[in-house]
Amino acid sequence: MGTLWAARLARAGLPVTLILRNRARLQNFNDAYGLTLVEGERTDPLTITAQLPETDERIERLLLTCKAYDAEQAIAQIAHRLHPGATVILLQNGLGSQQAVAARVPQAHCIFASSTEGAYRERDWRVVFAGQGHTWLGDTCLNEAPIWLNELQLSHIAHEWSPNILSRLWRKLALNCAINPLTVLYDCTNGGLQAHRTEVDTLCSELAALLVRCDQADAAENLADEVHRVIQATSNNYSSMHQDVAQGRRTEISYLLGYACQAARQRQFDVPHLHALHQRLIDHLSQRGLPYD
Ligand code: KPL
Repeated sequence: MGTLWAARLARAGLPVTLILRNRARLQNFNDAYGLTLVEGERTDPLTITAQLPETDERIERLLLTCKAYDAEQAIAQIAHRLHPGATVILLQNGLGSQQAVAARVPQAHCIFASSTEGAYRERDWRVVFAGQGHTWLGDTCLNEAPIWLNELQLSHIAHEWSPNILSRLWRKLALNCAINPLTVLYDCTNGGLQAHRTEVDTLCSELAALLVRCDQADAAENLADEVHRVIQATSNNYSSMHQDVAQGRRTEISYLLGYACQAARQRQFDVPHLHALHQRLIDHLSQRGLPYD
């Protein structure tokens, strides 16, 4: 997602700098002479500069695109470089990491984002824009969109300011909780869950009740209908969590099911099926030697 945003901003002539995690990555990037963006028939090689987190240069606007479990450490590494009043856009899945990052940088203005865009890396530094989607951005305190958001228009990044971004993030979290863990446990595509409809429906009603209890009634509306629509529309795809497990990668379980179960615990709200699903997933991951936090 980071390279997709960087490539589109650069293609529109906007200044972009990548911050890469270590010297080896930076060397690898410099050897590739920049990024390449593939979109349909069009291929654009783009010259973009890159640097390390420990560089001195001050940052006015930062897009944080790492996985949820890496976000807090990533921001800690560069917090001292942020201008007072800098903007940080957080593009992580689930919930929990955004609040942890915001607490680390009280001097910055944090914007939460939720995206349905799809991209994959054909190889290092060559990104294919696979699925036109949409990105919602919003702030938990400010209702007005910042002026600079217009620059995203120039870059053809489809977006919208969302006055209630938390509702969008909760809704996406609920969708991911109803679909992703079951695809891992049944080792199936999203469409494979059509054979487990009752189980999906039970989770959806528990999730919807939890959303209401968390003051997110809008996010709870017709949840099961949307979950079934997504299952149908993405029936041949493997969920992102299934792909992570299949490739032996860490999952974002703590920011999805873990977050939902913790929210329920804090409110002394009973969610037996979500707890059972969380435990089954933890057992599954630990049997495969994968982290379950
Ligand atoms: O977002 C998804 C994912 O795989 O992470 C969908 C397609 C909604 C499935 O949960």
